[in-house]
Amino acid sequence: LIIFFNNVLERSKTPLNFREIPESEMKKRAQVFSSHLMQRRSVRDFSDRLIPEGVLEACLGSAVTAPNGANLQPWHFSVIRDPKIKKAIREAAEEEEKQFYNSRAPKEWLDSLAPIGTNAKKPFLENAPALVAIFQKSEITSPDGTLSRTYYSKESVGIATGFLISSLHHAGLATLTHTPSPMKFLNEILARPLSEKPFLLLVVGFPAPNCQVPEIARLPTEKMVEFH
Ligand code: IYR
Repeated sequence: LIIFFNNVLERSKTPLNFREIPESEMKKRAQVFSSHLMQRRSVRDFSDRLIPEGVLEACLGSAVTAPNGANLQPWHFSVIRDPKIKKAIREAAEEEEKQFYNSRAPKEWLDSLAPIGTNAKKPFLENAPALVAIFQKSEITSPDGTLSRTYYSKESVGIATGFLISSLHHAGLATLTHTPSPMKFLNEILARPLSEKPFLLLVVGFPAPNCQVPEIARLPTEKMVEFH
């Protein structure tokens, strides 16, 4: 009976809250959003300027609206602003990166990275005002205490991260998707269970006053998109 009741609850529906946008405005909105996203660049030189209160919080509120497997929301976001924790993360990340650049990475990979100009030094992990460690959850504990596996967790957390990056850019902040490999140290430093796999370390803040970025080119959209 309880299961039946639960089923009925889960199948209940509610009207979609869909606000129509005048057709004349649709294309304009799409173009404005696109040209704004075109301005996004990965930043590796951050100022220590603090993020105004409420901005990161609201952007995380956008991230968790991402479509995801069975609505199990298989993600966890740890926001780090404490300088001591940032330092610990920097030290652990640089240790992994040293090994990556000095021995682990195949030459082909290092050649591909050369135009970006990265190396094992990661001062931004301490300079930036906030780091967001994003975890991918392989299981979820429901309110009644039962454990369920998650579905499409990598896709889900990837989409949520995309929402977060776009929201932060839209709010006027710079980000860097940083992926020291492996990232197990994040579980230890942030006391997250091993069922949560570190997905990405997002560095968030304002660019340093004279921040430089590599000159890169994006392929024209038409080269990557086809219509049938
Ligand atoms: N994780 C290293 C290496 C690195 C790998 C890729 I693929 C990049 O696009 C950039 C960097 C680092 O952060 O330096």
